[in-house]
Amino acid sequence: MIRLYTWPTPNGHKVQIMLEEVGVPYTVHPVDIIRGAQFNPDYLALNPNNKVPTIVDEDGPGGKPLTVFETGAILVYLAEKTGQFMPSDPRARSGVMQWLMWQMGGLGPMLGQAQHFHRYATEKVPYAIERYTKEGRRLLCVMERQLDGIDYLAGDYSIADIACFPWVRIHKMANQSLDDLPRVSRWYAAIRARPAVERGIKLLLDQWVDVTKSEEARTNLFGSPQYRSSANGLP
Ligand SMILES: N[C@@H](CCC(=O)N[C@@H](CS)C(=O)NCC(=O)O)C(=O)O
Repeated sequence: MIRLYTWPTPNGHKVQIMLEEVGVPYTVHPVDIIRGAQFNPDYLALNPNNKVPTIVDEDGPGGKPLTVFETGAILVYLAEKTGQFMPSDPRARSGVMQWLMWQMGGLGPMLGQAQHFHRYATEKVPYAIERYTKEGRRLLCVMERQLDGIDYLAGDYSIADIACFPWVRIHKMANQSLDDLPRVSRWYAAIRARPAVERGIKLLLDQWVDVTKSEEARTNLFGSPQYRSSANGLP
């Protein structure tokens, strides 16, 4: 059995979708990041980075529990455990890893910052809005070019697509449009139509909070004393 610690956000959705896709049994443990649950010592013992999601595989390697944090590492772990959504051929596998890393180091962080400065920052910072909106747009155009002649980012549907999907899903909140990106739009629609994806993004949907309307959320996500001290106890 796998324990999933999550909250309905793009990074949470990656693993929620993956668990639904691979069909392994799991239990859901909400970590209410709006109320600061990511700073609870019990959760920090699982995820030193105080972010969601995290998994604990009770039947990990050697029959012992294994805790995994960071969505890229979680997706690779689940793909290897189940033999799904990542090819074993080294060339094809490298393609999947490249696009997974591209998501982890580029698309996610940049759209995340675009969303932050477009929607969440109390101070309007035109330089930051322009910088991250442009970089997010550039990355979506990279996707558009990559999807020329192929259905999914690295050939077959894989963990690279599962990683990218939740961030493309929130593109409007990140000040982006897909209107002139037909291949990204086609890719998005194909993934959105998958029943496992529907189940994954429905999980904990009733708990979703609009951060722009919650002072508590802003404090816990962007400015609480715990937030500052979570950097290894440094002020
Ligand atoms: N690189 C991390 C990022 C995880 C992340 O940023 N999670 C966000 C939700 S999308 C979070 O937990 N935010 C809570 C906080 O910042 O306190 C991963 O891929 O797992």
